[in-house]
Amino acid sequence: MTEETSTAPRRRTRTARAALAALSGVIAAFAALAAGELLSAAVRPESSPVTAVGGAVIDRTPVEVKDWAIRTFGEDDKVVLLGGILVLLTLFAAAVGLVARRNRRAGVAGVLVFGVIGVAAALSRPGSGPLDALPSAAGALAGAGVLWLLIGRLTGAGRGTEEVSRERAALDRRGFVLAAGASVAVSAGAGFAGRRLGASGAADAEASRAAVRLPRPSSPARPIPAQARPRVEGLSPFTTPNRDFYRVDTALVVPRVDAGSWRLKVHGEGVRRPLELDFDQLLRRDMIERDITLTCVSNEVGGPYVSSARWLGVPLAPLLEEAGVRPPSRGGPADQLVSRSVDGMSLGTPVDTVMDGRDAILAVGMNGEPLPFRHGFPVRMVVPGLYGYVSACKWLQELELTTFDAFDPYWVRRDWAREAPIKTQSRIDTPRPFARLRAGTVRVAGVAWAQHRGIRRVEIRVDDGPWQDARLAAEANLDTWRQWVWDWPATEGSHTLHVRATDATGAVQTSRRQGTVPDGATGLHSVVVSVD
Ligand SMILES: Nc1nc2c(c(=O)[nH]1)N[C@H]1C(S)=C(S)[C@@H](COP(=O)(O)O)O[C@H]1N2
Ligand SMILES: [Mo]
Repeated sequence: MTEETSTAPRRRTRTARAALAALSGVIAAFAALAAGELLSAAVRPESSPVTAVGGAVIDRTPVEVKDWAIRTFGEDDKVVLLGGILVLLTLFAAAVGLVARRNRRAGVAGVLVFGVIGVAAALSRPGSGPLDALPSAAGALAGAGVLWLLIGRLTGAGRGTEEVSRERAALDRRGFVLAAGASVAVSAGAGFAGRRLGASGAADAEASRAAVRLPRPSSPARPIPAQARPRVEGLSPFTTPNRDFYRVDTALVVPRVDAGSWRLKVHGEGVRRPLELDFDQLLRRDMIERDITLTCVSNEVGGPYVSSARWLGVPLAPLLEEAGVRPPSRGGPADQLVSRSVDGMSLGTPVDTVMDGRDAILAVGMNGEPLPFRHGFPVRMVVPGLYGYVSACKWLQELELTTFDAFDPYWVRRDWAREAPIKTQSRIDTPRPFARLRAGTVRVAGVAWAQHRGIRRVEIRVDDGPWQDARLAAEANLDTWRQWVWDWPATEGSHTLHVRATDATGAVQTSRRQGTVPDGATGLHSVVVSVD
């Protein structure tokens, strides 16, 4: 044989082996994730390796990047994040496989490095315990074992020679296929079992939610007057259906809490009688029902993170009084109420605000049903007038009285303001941006909100024209948004519509543009349309 005729097949074999080595890396990663999934079902869903790394990434993402992600991907941001992690992991796993082909120990060390990353991420999550390290650690060991085995079959390592005969090579290939197939099958089984176990934990929570009978409120919500909800095509409904209600949280897996084992602890500074309540005890307390509009501090001007619901729950102030809490304005030592969730989230609310007579509630019902899991089942906080991140703790399990000096909650450690009342805002819902309209009367409509102060006026401006009063729909209460309608005699051409609101204190919404960080966006919403 000449050189020419023999190099091509040899090169082809080499490429094939490299591909198989890369594949071994990916199969090892799959084994690691499957083992992690199985163990996380026993520990807690948040400890599964990819979820833990994703959560740690969320915790560390600078607010500007997080804001960009929310702007770009909306509520799909979590899917994009998990997808990104899986793609990166696959690439690294393939690289580790290639390294392992040259040096099996180095490859195994590469897998273990991923285990260390997973363990560190899991332990860094708020609310984590030492057990959270287990899924990533065990996953890394499983992955290392699989990689060792597969690369061994591929290189004939451990059989004495590097240069194996053709016959041996063929045998090894068969061994590789068997080992790879077995690894994939066992991993798939483990992963599937993990999912099933996780789902059975969720099934208990689902059964407990299905069994909830919401009590009647001793103080029902005032009926929403028909004049509070004008019927205009394209206008957001006054009450947001639960399935359309915006969702903002850090949870990569929605916590599914079993109401049967749920407890709420109330303790801390100046709490003379610490409380511990289970769900039935909470349901037996006096309930109120209120329409309240929630808003996220991450909502851009004109954005979608504002929704309104009819909440049913236990008024918070009397509960705190029962525990012996006095607000600082009445000489109490604690000025911050820290709420904590089952997923380790912490939010801080001024005690004075919670106890100033507004309808701060521990909500159990949302639009006539138990809270959906995404919105905090079994119990969440709702405080009218404050952005969600300083008030609306979902999956609530603990209330601690402390001071703003002593403790910075989750978002405050990430550059958001300690105190954050909702800013006056208004939004044009219809016409949509860049709509093509007919000349004549165009119905312009939208919402305006200044929770707990109320909206007194909404005005529209076309291009550089004068501000003109919109018709305000009736006010349901001070804590909800208010709808408005304006009939525009539209003329041909391209036009820009601006909206601004005035709250009930007489303060006009500012036109000064400010981003969402640190305490909520300002500026006027505008829509450009063309009229033929
Ligand atoms: N446990 C928990 N509660 C949370 C959050 C969170 O990330 N975790 N996010 C808060 C934020 S920023 C907002 S705006 C509201 C959103 O509530 P929603 O998702 O029901 O609309 O929940 C708040 N409560
Ligand atoms: Mo938020």
